[in-house]
Amino acid sequence: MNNKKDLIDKLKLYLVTDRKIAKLPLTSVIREALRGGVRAVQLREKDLSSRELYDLAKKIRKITREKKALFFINDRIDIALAAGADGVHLGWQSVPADKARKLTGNKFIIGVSTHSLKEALRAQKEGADYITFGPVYQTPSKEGLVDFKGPGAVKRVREKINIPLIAIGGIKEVNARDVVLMGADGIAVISAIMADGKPYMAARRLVDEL
Ligand code: TZP
Repeated sequence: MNNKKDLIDKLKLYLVTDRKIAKLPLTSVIREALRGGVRAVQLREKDLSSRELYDLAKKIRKITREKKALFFINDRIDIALAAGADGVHLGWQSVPADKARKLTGNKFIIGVSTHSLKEALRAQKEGADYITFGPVYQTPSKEGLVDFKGPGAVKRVREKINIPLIAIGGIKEVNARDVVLMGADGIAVISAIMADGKPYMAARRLVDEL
C-alpha cells in the first residue's frame, strides 16, 4: 500500500495477538474483532515454531483478506512473505527496516516498534512505513519492567516525524481518545481486545472512542 492516507485509515484500530490471554480460540477473537471494526492485525506469538507460526498465519491471512484488513507478522520476514502477509512488524531485536526493505520490496509494509524519539527518527530514516510508539501507559502485556512514556510523549514524537504513529501500551476504552488527541494516528491493543470475552463488543467500544 503506497497511499499514506489509506494506510492510516487501516491502522486506526490495530490488534496485536497474544493467544495465551485470549478467552476464545485465536481465530475466533480475530474474526470477532474484525467484525467490530479492527482493520489491521499483527500476529505476535513468539513461542511458536516456524511451521506452527506459518500454519496459523495462513489461517489469519484468509480471515483478514475476507475483511480487507491488513495483516502483519511480528519480526519474521520469512513467515510474512511465505504466508502472503501485507507486511512485517519489526522490534528492536529484529533486522533493521532498511535491510528488511531490500529483502521485501516497495509494496511490503514495514512497521517498527519504537520507545523514544531517537528510535522513531531512526525508524523513519531507515524507511519504515509506520511506527508503533509506547508503552504509553502501564501494561501487563510487555515482558519485564518497562517505563511507560505517558500521552505527552506521543505528542512530542508526533511533532517530529512524518510517518504514521500508532500508540501502544495500556490503551483501553478509557484512554483511547486521549492518545488520539495527542496526535496518534491510531491505537494498537493487545489486552483490551484479546483478554475480553466479547471481542466484538470490545472492538466496537474502542471504535466509538476514536
Ligand atoms: N509494545 C509496547 S507496549 C506493548 C507492546 C507489544 C504491549 C501492549 O499490550 P496492551 O495489553 O495493549 O497494553
